[in-house]
Amino acid sequence: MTTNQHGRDFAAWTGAIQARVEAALGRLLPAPDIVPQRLHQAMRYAVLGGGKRVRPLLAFAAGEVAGADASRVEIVACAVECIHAYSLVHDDLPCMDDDVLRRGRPTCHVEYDEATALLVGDSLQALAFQLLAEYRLAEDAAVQLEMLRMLAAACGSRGMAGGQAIDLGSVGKALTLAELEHMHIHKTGALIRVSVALGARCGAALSRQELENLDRYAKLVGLAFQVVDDVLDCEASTATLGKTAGKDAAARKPTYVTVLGAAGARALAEELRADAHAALSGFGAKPGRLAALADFVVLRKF
Ligand code: GRG
Repeated sequence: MTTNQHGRDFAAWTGAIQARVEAALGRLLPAPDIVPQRLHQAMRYAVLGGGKRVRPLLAFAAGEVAGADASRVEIVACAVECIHAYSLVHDDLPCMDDDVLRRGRPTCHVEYDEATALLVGDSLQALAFQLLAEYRLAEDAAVQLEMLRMLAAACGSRGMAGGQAIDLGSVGKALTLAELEHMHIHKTGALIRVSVALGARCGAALSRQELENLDRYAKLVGLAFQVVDDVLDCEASTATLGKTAGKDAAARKPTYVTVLGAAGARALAEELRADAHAALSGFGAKPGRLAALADFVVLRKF
């Protein structure tokens, strides 16, 4: 295949997965006319009709490596996207980042109200775990229980929520590169990492070495994602991002751009991309989509 054909194949695949995940989320979220209607409508508002669906794409690509049944990966993809949407809704609240624009639309608390937005996040988090518990995702029940544990660990105080706490505590502080990395491995990286891990566990058992290689790949992609997010926050427009640009500088937050400069941050993202590709080398041709997703994360413009 030529580079262009590869590009077209990847674009078609991402479009198909994004549409599949949108349809599945539409089915799995409570219908808007079920009591309490306003909460269910707000949950659907927060999850549907927007977002790049990077975490679901990673889950599907990892599932492919393990030969997983796509209907199982679909549940995992919806669960991680529910967690992601919850984190964005809570992150946008006045008590956290206090933002009014997300995915090109008013944030959940602006469109509804703060109390509803809080409950949207709570309910989406609960729904994610309900999905993982309700559907058969692995032949071995012990594997499925481990998947639940992994998601809980990734979301909690030693994962995403902990990273957010470190982020909130770092405003106005000069962080070292190592401190910045520690914060982002938790805040953004934990959910990206678990998306890959859970996608892979929907399939045939991989060897310990293969799971470690996938985890290394996911850790690198998670970091690259944040480095690029910091660059885009400085360089892209609000219209392109669909969220308020320049927020980090306005909030006096340490970022990869404040620590390394824009060119340094871009160079780091490239290094992480190359390392992520290298982490996949033991799989032969199988992880093509994972490699393409590392490219997508680093080269994206929004
Ligand atoms: C509130 C517990 C809690 C956690 C919030 C992830 C997070 C922690 C906050 C989001 C703040 C933020 C903008 C982080 C930068 C990286 C990031 C997660 C960006 C948004 O993710 P995308 O680009 O969003 O995947 P879309 O809209 O495409 O789904």
